[in-house]
Amino acid sequence: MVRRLLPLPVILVVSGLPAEPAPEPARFIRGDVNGDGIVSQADVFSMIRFFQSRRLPPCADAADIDDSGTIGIPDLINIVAFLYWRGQPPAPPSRTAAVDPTPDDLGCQPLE
Ligand SMILES: [Ca+2]
Ligand SMILES: [Ca+2]
Repeated sequence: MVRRLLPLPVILVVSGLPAEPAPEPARFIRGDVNGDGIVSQADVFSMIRFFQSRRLPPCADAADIDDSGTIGIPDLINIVAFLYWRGQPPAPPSRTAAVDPTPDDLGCQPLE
C-alpha cells in the first residue's frame, strides 16, 4: 500500500511576531535644561543659548517650564521668576526626575 502524504500548508503568520518594544520615555527634572541635576541660573543661560541658536535642547521637555507643550519666552520668564522672584516652581516633574506626566511632541533625549 502506498501512503500519500498530503502537502502541509505553509502559512507564515507575520502579524503575530512580537514588535520591538518602544523606548521608555526619558526621566527629567523640569527646568534642568543643562541636565546637571539642579535648576539654577546656568539653566537660564542654557535656555537663552538655545533660543539664540533656534534649536531645541536635547531634553526639550525640561525647558517647557509651564508644561504647555511648547517652548517660548513665557518659559524663560517663569524660570527666572522661580529662581529670583519666588515665582511658581516649574510644572512636575520638578523635584525629582520622572517622565513627563503630560506626553507631548517635545521629547527628551538623556544627556550623556
Ligand atoms: Ca541645571
Ligand atoms: Ca508635557
